[in-house]
Amino acid sequence: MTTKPAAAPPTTNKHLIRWVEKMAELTQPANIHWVDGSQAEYDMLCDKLVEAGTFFPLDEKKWPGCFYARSVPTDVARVEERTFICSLSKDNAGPTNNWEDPFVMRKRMKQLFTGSMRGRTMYVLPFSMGPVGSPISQIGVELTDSAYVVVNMRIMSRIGAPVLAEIDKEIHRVTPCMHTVGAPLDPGQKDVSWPCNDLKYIVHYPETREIWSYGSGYGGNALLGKKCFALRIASNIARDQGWMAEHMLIVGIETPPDATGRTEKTYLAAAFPSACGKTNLAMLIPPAGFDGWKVWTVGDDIAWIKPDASGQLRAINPEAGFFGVAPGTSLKTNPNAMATLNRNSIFTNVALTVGADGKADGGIWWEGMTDAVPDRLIDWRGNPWTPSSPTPAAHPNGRFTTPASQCPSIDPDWENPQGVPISAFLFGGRRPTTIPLVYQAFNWSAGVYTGATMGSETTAAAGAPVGKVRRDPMAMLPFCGYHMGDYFRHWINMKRSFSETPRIFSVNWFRKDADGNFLWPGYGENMRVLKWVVDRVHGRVPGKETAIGWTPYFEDIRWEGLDKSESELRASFDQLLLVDPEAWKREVIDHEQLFIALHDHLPAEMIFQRELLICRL
Ligand code: SAT
Ligand code: MN
Repeated sequence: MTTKPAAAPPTTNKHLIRWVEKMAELTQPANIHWVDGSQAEYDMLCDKLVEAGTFFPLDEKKWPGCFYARSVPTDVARVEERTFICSLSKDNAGPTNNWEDPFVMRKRMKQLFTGSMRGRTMYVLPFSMGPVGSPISQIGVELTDSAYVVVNMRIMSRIGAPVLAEIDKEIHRVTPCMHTVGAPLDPGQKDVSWPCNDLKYIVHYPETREIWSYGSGYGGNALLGKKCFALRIASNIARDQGWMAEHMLIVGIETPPDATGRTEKTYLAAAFPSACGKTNLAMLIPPAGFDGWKVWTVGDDIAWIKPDASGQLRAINPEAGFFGVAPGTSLKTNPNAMATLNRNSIFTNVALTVGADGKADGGIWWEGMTDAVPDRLIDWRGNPWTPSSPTPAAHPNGRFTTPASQCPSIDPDWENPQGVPISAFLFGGRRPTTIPLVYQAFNWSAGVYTGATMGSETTAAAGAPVGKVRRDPMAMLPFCGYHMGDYFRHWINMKRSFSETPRIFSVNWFRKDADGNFLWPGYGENMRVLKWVVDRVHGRVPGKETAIGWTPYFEDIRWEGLDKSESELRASFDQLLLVDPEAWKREVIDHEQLFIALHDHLPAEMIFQRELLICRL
């Protein structure tokens, strides 16, 4: 079967044209479509997806410009056990990544991709991670046979003609990204609504900066600009070039104006594992007691952070949209997210509401969206659902894809090509015990130790068993594209390029009491912790020295607006901030598990920090 020749490619870049030709020869698509990124093209692709049964248009009044998609139950999350870092040497990938010899893997990929796009259109999707033209941005081209990927990528990144114009300047190194759902169509064969393959491979070649993804159409497996490029490949680029590609949200905290009308804005970057509330924190609305304070959103998932010429760290959000977990998102937990996703958004694997006739009525629902649970729904599998059904209506990793520009709290500087100045890093996870609500590490290397030993209860995003603590250094365990021990060393080394060392904090919103109740209300109330962090950054409040770092004094947290008596607040504060030496001894022993695996690449600083911690305990 031959590929219908495309109209003349809209680029002058011969390397790109030749690569597209070569890949078309390999994958044998029916057509080639060069993505221009226009609204008209987006509308056309959405129509096509509706026709194919992949998209279901939502009610134009309730959800203007929105579509609903349902995947198959075998393609609902990132597949970490099928994700490979194929560096030349196994040692470079390290013990926390799956590795395969790149020559062996290339052969396998070539086989799998041979004819893999038959009967489909191959989309040539140029994308920029970061604002087009920013010195911190990076460019890729994804070849994909999924229109669903193209429309999601249009929300999640900058795509099409402006990026192609950058590529035509031939000054950028372009990262080639191959993606196929691995479901070629025979002539006359009817397509399914969610094509994919039971066999999946998410493959990265760090030295040649290539990504090859086979068999999945979902999220981070298929939107290759996101975790594959912006974290796994970019972490390699960043190490080589002296910057940082991190799994972090970025927020700006702005104080109310002082007597002269001036405000102070402090930017923080925070790492939490997938589905730990990064999007909620990024879009936090200050609670009662914080009149005039503003929290600005720069990003909710990924930060690229680079020291500028003066040694000030500056960060961009390489993405242009939010791919957020839908369940649990509501007007109560995240009103900014709700105001962002109410138009021009794509919903995947949530539930459909139904009318009196039992048919989908163009509305959607997910667990936690409203207090009242609808009597009847169509669940994410397409089956009728009632509140007595044994399984949730929305998949726990059901997602919204929504433009960042629509976010009411989006920072005026979110697309500033120079990035925003970062003053502090936060590390957090879901930890029912041991880890206090907040503490500040004593210094940079103690802070790196804190990030390196971070743990969290597992969630649905990784498709793994839920509820076990796993070590997830800097929330990068599934995303660091090289040896984790070398990554710690890179963090340690970064300090040399700073004019002012950013402060490092650990936070834990998820500590529970002996009866298993959360001790901290979380969500907007996290502002009280962020304010303390900002006050510490600017040296305005003392810290209480503990074995693990500086914790707040009760008096230095703003409690105003919380509907509790002082004695109640003090009692829960003491539990929240408790540093229990016995629990911490167990914790340190647990740190060893990962450190043993990394031992021959572990920076000496990590050993010294552990020893110092043990001495203090
Ligand atoms: O599917 S994604 O990897 O994009 C989302 C996540 O796991 O954070
Ligand atoms: Mn993430």
